[in-house]
Amino acid sequence: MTTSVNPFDVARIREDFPILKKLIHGKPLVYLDNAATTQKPQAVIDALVNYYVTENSNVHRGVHTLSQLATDAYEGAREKVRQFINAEHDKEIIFVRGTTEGINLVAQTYGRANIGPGDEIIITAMEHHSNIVPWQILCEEKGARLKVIPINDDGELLLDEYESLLSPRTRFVSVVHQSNALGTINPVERIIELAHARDIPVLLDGAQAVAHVPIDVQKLGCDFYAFSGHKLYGPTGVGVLYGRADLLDAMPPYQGGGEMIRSVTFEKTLYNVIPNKFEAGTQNIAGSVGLGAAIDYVNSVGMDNIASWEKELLAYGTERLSEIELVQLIGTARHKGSILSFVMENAHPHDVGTILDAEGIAVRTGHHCAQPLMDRYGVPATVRASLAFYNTKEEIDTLVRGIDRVIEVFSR
Ligand code: 7TS
Repeated sequence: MTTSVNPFDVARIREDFPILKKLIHGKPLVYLDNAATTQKPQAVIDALVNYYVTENSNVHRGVHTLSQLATDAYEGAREKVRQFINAEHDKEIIFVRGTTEGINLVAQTYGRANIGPGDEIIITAMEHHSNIVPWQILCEEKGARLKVIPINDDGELLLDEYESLLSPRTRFVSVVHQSNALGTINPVERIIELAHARDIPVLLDGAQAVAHVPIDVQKLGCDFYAFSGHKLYGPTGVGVLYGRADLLDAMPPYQGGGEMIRSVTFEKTLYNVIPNKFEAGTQNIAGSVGLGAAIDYVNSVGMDNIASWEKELLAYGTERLSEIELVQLIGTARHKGSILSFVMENAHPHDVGTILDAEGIAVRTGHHCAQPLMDRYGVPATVRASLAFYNTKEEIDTLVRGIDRVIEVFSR
């Protein structure tokens, strides 16, 4: 007897996410805004409740039992993150508010200490504003310059141009791993290799990639990697900055306050060791614990299973949307994650989003915090359907029917 095994039981997976049962305007929710934030499985919600019901206390401060429990839960979450991205040491994992804070931390500490007048920082044409503005602030303060790797029409980086941008003045490279607006997965290994050949450190903005691509920071060889918990099925308000220990050790602190010090007198303060040096004040302890639970959950589904199901969804969605004459996909890189960004002839993205919402379909419309990228394509905004592993082909069919409805409304 042969048994057929369903390799990916999406109906089963959906049971883990209570919000997916919600009705919007009387219709089943079709949640296609996963690049903005992902929904949370019951396991993460339970972990937050359990933390507050049974363990809540402050960490690293008390000898009392609850404080020990909270500390163990918090440090346990750090170890889960370490394993998840395969960092060498726990101390290389810094809990921050999210990707945005992680990048600002590096710009304001490593950047301020190492970048001076006339120096250059390289980013790409497809960055989220949070990997543009922190560097602009630094450049303005220091008299440094921002250089931008251009892209082709498919949304792929021009690596030859990157090589020619690398100069004796280049001090830092900061690149998005997977674009939120196009879906492009960048050739980050090559980008790192070329920078490291010139002793230039590299930060990867992993806000999107972390939920879709297995991450191994040692294999990638990146110096910094930033991501947000809420895009990885975890809570909002918590994220991670990975940094190589030798770099973090040498960097000045970011914020001053409790926890980040070894000793304080009015004359002089000695700073704590990493990671505490970068974790001033009471952290989002419950959020970190929730992020740990999200990582457990994602591991139980399996990053490889997630990646292969999302690949199938992306191929199906690309095929279906390409069949619609009035739809133009923006972002057609050969190597891309499960993001379908598009514009429609005659219909503004905002109107498309409003009509889709009436059908229960949640997509993001706008510039996706990537205004320079929109300028590159000559559009003010796009409609973006971003898929997660709990999405289905039937939901893509619903999206296509919604787009048909848009066409109907605008042809009147
Ligand atoms: N970098 C990338 C590539 C992102 O996609 C985002 C958020 C950020 C940085 C910032 O992350 P945060 O958690 O610190 O805000 N991207 C989006 C988006 O595409 N729609 O809403 C937020």
